[in-house]
Amino acid sequence: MDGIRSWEAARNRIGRRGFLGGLTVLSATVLAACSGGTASSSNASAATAVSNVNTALNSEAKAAQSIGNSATVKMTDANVYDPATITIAKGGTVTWQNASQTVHSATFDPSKAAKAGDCSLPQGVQPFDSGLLQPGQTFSHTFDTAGTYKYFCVPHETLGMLGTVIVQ
Ligand SMILES: [Cu+2]
Repeated sequence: MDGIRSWEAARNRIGRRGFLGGLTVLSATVLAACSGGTASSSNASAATAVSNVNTALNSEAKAAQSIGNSATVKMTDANVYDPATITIAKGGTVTWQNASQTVHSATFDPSKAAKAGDCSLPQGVQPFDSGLLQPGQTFSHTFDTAGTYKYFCVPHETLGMLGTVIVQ
């Protein structure tokens, strides 16, 4: 049955998480088809199932496309990075904007962290640091190496001003 072959292909393309969502839809549809009893309703249901899987595939594709080449993170008066975690494409640039009334930093240097777990870089990446940004100032950095970067604010690390950049 073409529907099943398409479904197998879809499973391979969307991976485990997306597949499970698609499987739930497909199972419900196949159950409905079995109780219906006729070959034509079975085919129609299989087509519906494939259509549902395709919808899931399209939403996965949109999610992948939404990873931008640039992002802005605000440093706030609440002593947080907003958003605290961002995901950008490899080669993308992140700009930190001090939108508060006090100084902040975006520090990607484990040697400056009070607590080891607050800062980490992908293997081979050299440390970097915005230095102290005055209110209204910005700092930009381009991320050429994929991986997870954990960074912190020097004045507010112990208050929990921590951020993560995921580069894909
Ligand atoms: Cu800060």
